Amino acid sequence: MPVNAPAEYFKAENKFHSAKTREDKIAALEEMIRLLPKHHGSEQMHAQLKSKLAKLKKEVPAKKGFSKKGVAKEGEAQVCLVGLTNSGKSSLIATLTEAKPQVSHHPYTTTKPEVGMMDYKGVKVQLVEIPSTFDSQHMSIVRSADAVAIVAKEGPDLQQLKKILDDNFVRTKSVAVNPWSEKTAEIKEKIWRLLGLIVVYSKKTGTSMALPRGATVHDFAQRIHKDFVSNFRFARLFRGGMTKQVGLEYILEDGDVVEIHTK
Ligand SMILES: Nc1nc2c(ncn2[C@@H]2O[C@H](COP(=O)(O)OP(=O)(O)OP(=O)(O)O)[C@@H](O)[C@H]2O)c(=O)[nH]1
Ligand SMILES: [Mg+2]
Repeated sequence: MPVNAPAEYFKAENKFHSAKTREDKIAALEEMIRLLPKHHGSEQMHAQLKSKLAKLKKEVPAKKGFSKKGVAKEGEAQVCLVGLTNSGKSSLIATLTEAKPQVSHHPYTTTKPEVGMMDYKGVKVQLVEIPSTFDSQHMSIVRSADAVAIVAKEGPDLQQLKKILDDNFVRTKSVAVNPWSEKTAEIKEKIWRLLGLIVVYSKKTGTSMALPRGATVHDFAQRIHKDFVSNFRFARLFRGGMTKQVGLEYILEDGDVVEIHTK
């Protein structure tokens, strides 16, 4: 056990032990490494954590989520990347997530869904590349996703894609992205905006929480723990340079920092 580690370290350690996915394990380990004090006595511990992290990162993510039924949803939302072959779907998922799909100028390189986790201000969004053969079992993944990013290089491609989605009864909300002309950061913002979520931060832990637009302090408190609602006294809200005392019904905005005070 490390000497003089702050309480946050142990929280991260707990997170590591309860993490179900490789991504969450990596995130928790990185947090542990960051929070572990650096002094002579903790050198060995640092080395151990770092080697554990390196090993985890090398592991090929398990394809456990994929079956005929689709890709198991992870994170706050699932977004499918759909496009014609060679439109740059794999390149995009490789830039936005930790996934390492094969990228090649040969058409139809991706033959099964490629999954990766995108980080948006501390919130996890799952991206799924759909093979450009548009097989029916893959289109059903698209239908059940929370949103679709149509990867298109040119206008006619976009029109063709819209028709394909329509023919496959995909009614999922979508946005067109063009990795050939748009910056990755712009594409990331576009995908996030499509989801209609806001990011709210906990003052105490600094962690991010995704909530639907229009969510209240009640929703925020509930997500942390139901006791925060039953023992709620008031919340302190930090917005821009302003601080405000608010109740459970108060509507949150993107970027708000919330501190719950209990009885
Ligand atoms: N110049 C440029 N080349 C790109 C871009 N995105 C992808 N490419 C190239 O285009 C080719 C296809 O890229 P992929 O990312 O494999 O495309 P894909 O849509 O996943 O293709 P399939 O899985 O084969 O259907 C590769 O040679 C990439 O290097 C881009 O934004 N700019
Ligand atoms: Mg591909």
